[in-house]
Amino acid sequence: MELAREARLPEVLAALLVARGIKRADEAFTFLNPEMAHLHDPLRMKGMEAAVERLERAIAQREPILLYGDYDVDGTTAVVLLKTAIEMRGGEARFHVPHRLREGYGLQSSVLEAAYAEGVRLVITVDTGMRAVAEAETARRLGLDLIITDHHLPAADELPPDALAIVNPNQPGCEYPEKALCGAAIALKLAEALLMRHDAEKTREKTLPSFLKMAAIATIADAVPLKGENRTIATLGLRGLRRPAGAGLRALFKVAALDPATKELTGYDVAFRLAPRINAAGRMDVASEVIELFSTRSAERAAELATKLDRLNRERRDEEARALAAIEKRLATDEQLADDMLLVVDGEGWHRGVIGILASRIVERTAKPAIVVSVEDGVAHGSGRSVEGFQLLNALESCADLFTRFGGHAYAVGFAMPAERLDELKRRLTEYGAKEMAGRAPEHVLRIDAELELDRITPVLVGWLRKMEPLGHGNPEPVFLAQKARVLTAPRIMKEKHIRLDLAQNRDGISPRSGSTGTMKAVGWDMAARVAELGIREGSLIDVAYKIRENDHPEYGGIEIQMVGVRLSHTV
Ligand SMILES: [Mn+2]
Repeated sequence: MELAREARLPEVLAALLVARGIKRADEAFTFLNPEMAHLHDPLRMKGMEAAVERLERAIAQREPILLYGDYDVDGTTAVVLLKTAIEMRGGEARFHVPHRLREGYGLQSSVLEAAYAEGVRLVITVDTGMRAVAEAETARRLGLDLIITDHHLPAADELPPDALAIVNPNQPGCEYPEKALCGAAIALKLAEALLMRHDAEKTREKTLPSFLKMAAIATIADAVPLKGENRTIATLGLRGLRRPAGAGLRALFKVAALDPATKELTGYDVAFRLAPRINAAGRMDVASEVIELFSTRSAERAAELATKLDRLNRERRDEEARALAAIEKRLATDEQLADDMLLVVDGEGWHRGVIGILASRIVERTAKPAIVVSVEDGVAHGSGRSVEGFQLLNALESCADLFTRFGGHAYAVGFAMPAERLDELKRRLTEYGAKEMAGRAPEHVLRIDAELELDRITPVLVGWLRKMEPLGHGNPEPVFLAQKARVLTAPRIMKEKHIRLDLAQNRDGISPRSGSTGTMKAVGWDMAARVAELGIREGSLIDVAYKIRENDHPEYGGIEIQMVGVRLSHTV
């Protein structure tokens, strides 16, 4: 392959890069070696200059500034970044994070009014505000200056809010090259622009690297594609997290059983171990404590808050498991429901913080689009997730008359409506699904990135592949395919459902490639039934789709593969 030759990369790595849209050697080099110089100048963002000027004036005149955030990882870390920067310049920043259930997402006029009454004259939104046309009107009427920093798309059919400045690379006329930044990364850009004016060297050498740690967590947690500038932010931030950060992060690492000083933090660690704990606060209603966690200097207070987040996360998981069990039981017993192409399930009092996760779980299990509805006090709140090729928002639009509010995009939606019309919604959505999905067989599609024979997996290659980190959205963990692998020993079943195999790449009697031991340990979670069904036994030839794992168990450590798909090889 050309890229492999030009960039001097192993073929399989070049294949992965090509699959991610990287064609030239210099692009490959940038992708594999992110550095500070790859970050873009914040002043290239439309509205940045005006925003910084007003912010400087507020700081100089000792005006209290209100930061208006959101309750998720992105929204809370964005508040922390900007608050820290303002305080570093001697300003006073207060913050408001909306209460998920009482207030919901987005700017609220009542909060602006209260802030004005308390003497605030400048409000800066982070991770929100792009569609707050009415609230911007309120601000103007009150005499409050409003700066909107957000990454959400502007409404297609409306003028943007009338604010003093809007900083959003997705607004019309913004030339900023990276459009897919998360909210915290935009807050980071504003913080950078503010601090650069004062002390460019210190900002570049010390402040920015420390801010990148927080922005990296948000970038991974907010599921923006980990390419371009996002990849730079995520990589440099994760690298920075190796060194002990603030008291809050240290406490959070501890409850999540992570030790970045001894084991490098991965995108997976952030997405599946840190982010859920931070998000648990917003889901279970104490998002402002996340901001306290990341602002406090007291190790004791940080430990207390981190422990609470950990408990909330466990509660969230329990709540989720309970509801999921109820849903699975219904899918197993209600034939009508199980046949539906678009699944709508509802329950009394399911926590609204988990219905989106529940919808994702159902999609994973059934490969069908799913909507989970929680009914409480006569109001039904729903959250839905879709599958490739099915526009879920269109499905909701076909029922627009039933909702008090709804929104989202092709793959994720949310809505609220009076509970008494829920039956009608179910009927209409089910019909819509039956019509739109007619003739489609729901099936899980296994994505294979590249073919890689088992005896090509060497420590050197694994070292190269590690350069693909951080993995996540837009840069998913590679799945490889090895054909005709020989099963060396009888499959071993673990806990009745998992399987372990020893495999060797079949070379019809020819010895394995150099650098390979010849055998590869393989594990398959929840694959015991599948392996039995295929009659796989010692001596079988199989094709396996797999991910590469580095097991750090002291006894069984080393490189192994995790099977994600298996079939018997065609032998002729
Ligand atoms: Mn966001």
